[in-house]
Amino acid sequence: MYKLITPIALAASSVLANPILTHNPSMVPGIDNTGAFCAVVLDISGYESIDNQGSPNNQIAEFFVGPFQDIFAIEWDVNLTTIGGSWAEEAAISFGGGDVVLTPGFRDSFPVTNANYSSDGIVNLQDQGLPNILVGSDGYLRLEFFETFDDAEGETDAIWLDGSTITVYTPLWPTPGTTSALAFAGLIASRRRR
Ligand SMILES: [Ca+2]
Ligand SMILES: [Ca+2]
Repeated sequence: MYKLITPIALAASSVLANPILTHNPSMVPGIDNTGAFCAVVLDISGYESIDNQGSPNNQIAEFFVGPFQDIFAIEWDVNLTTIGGSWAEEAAISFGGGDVVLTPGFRDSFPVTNANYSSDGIVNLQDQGLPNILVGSDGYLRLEFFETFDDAEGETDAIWLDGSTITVYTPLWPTPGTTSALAFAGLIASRRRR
């Protein structure tokens, strides 16, 4: 739980050609009983999971979160529909350089329609043995939507539906307070074999 202070609206206005897409995130400073942090809500609704990681066919979202930010925790609440024979566990999202990969439908080895996956709270990356997500000097966090198993090259395997959000947490100062890990699911850096 945290108490909202003054909301700050950020206006990230860069517009790039497909498949590079941009969003205008909202940034909300917050504070809990252990320290202060920023919660940045990333709306990924409508993004498509197309081919394997690194494919030029993939969609990449850029969210402005501030230069040199150090993301230490994330939270997700997403809705996924797969297409054809693709499985829920194949739809993945990488953060920054790709060191951290989120697969919300982890272990759901079957197609889904409008399936909801939630972290049920804040997940601290270090608690999961993962590195913090570092943002570069331009201040943009890049998310690549990709498939750990590509069913059909160049074709969409899954779609993140309306109401899909990922919240990233950054410190307001260099030593963030400890946040509790309320869930352990879906955060992996892995590939699947069929
Ligand atoms: Ca595909
Ligand atoms: Ca697939």
